[in-house]
Formats: sequence, C-alpha cells, structure tokens
Amino acid sequence: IVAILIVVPLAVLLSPRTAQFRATFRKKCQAFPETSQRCEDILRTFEEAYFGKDSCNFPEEAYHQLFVKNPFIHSCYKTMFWSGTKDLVHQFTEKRDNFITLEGTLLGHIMNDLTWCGRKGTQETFIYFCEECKMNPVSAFWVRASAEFANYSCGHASVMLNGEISKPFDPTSYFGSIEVRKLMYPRVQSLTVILVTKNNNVDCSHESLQVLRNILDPEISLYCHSVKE
Ligand code: N1C
Repeated sequence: IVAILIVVPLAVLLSPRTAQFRATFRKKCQAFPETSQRCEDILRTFEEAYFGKDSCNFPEEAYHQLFVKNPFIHSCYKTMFWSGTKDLVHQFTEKRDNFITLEGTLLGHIMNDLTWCGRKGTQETFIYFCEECKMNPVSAFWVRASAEFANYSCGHASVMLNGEISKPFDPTSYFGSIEVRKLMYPRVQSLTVILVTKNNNVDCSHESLQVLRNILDPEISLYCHSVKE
C-alpha cells in the first residue's frame, strides 16, 4: 500500500501534461484579438523551442524564432519595468493605458505564471520539476523576453521598485542584470523609478539607487519618485 501511495502520485506528476498545457496556452493567446487567428502557429513555434530537449543548460537562443515571428507591436514609449513589485505593478497598469509591462504583451501574457519543459526523446510538455537547474526553459524564456522588451523600449521608460526590501534595485534580478543594461541613449532618454513604500520611510536617496545610476547608460537621465502604497 505504501508503495502504491508513493508510486501513483509520482507517476501522475511525471506524466506529460501536453493537452492541459496547450489548452491553457490557447486560452491565454486568444485573449489578444489582433493575433487570435495565429495561436496554433504561435503554439507550434513555442513547442519547437523545447520539445525533445532536457531542462538543464537550456539555451535562450531556442526562443529566437518565437520572438522573430511575433515581434512586439505596443507603443515603445509606454514601457514599464518592475522588480519585486509584480502584483502591485499590474494593479497599477491594469487601470491605465499609458504604461505597458511585458505581461501586457502577447508572449509575456501567455507565459506569465506558467511552467513548462520538454524531455529528450519525447514530443511532450511537462509542467513539474522543470526549474531544478538555473538555465531551464522557463528562466531562458524570461531572459530572452526581458532582453527583447528592453531593446524595444524607447523615450521615457519607467520602473516600479519595492522600497520595502533591502535592495530595491538588485543588480542580479532580471531588471538589474538584463533590462537596465539594454537601455541605450538616444533611443531611451530617461528612466523614472517609482519607489513604492508602505510608510514613506524609504526615499530616493537609497544607496541601491546609486548602484542603478552607475550601471545605467550615463547619458540616460534617471528620475525617482517615492510613493506610498
Ligand atoms: O527579476 P525581476 O523581478 O527584476 O524581473 C522583472 C523584470 C520586469 O521588468 C519584466 O519586464 O523582468 C521582466 N520579467 C517578467 O516580465 C516576468 N514575468 C514573470 C521577469 N520575470 C518575470 N516573471 C517571473 O517573475 C519569472 O519567473 C522571474 O523569476 C520572476 C522575477 O521577479 P522579480 O525578481 O520580482
């Protein structure tokens, strides 16, 4: 009985979830009316990136075709980055159409909150134990997507940072290690930090913002407002 109790749930966890994953993918894809006709094609290109591959040492280049075939179409000057403020930033941008986050774009919206990976010798999607290694199909996707999103941004960009954590700007985050480093003058002219705090006890003189200033292209102006949540 003990063996059954262990083996059966394990077998369920390890079995492919291709149909379930495809259904979720299609549903989220269809939320974008301008591209809903192409969802099958987008799904196929997406699956080609990881089908038949193991999860470890997964190369971000695998998603090259996906981003070439589905370029961003939003207004580049509305870019809103974030780090450590995922729920807050989406509450904020949901109500406004002058800002757009990566999750407001087609591919960012579909992949947000999903986990997926393949396995050598199969043409299937698995959804458990995909993120055991550092570079896996999920992290590689966000590496590629955040680089593309930052490259595409222009004009006056914004970023919402969390004033309640020790490093509101963390150079090892996706924002700090990828997006900031892609911003180049004159395509991008300024970056405005929205530093969100609970009691206004953190302000824009925070030392971690100095680190941001040192990494950001010196020709890009850096502004900051601290706001109460
Ligand atoms: O590491 P982060 O934040 O700084 O990444 C956020 C940054 C944003 O500006 C986005 O453009 O990078 C982009 N991005 C996503 O859009 C995204 N959606 C979901 C990066 N990561 C994203 N995720 C998941 O959240 C992903 O699994 C990653 O591990 C976290 C990063 O959150 P963070 O540390 O708060």
